[in-house]
Amino acid sequence: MIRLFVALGLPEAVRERLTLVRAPLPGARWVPVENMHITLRFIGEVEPAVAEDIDDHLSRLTAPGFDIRLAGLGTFGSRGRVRALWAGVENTEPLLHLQAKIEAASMRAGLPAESRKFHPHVTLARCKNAPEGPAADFVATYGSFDLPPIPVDAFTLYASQTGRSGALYTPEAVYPLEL
Ligand code: 3AM
Repeated sequence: MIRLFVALGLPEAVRERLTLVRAPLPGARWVPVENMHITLRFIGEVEPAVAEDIDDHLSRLTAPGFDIRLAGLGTFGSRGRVRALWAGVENTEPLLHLQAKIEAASMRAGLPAESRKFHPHVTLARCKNAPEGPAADFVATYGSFDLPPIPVDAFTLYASQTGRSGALYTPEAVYPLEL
């Protein structure tokens, strides 16, 4: 079995810039710079034959390239606890178009439909038992950064291995977008 997800990689300069959005935050584990990405479709554990099928469908997908913009900070969580701290990504039409095409390709490859609403983001920290208050203060203090638009000319199928020393993401295939 192989654990997969589809994402946009980010230029190193952008990832480095995002590592500056840090301050002590109870319960936060900061995502290492090499692991920062924008997930378009979580696939999960699949057999190698299914992975090949997914790759086949993704490689036949066509969509135009576009620019993305990062915008502000936010959190995921529930019942007063924060699970993740993230930088938001503007939800533009070309990004939604690409995500919808990846979803359609995933379903053609036999994966169950994604039921969760697409909320593009770059996870900056995963949190364990983190109270909402300090995270909200963090968002208010560091949330107004401005970065130039980021050109997107490809998307990537990543394999994910989780170990004691954290997650290791390996690009399995890179799919170019149209110029
Ligand atoms: O892009 P981010 O970091 O928000 O949280 C995992 C990570 O998201 C998410 O997939 C991305 C690459 O690992 N993920 C992990 N398990 C998941 C699951 N069961 C999941 N997303 C949905 N369902």
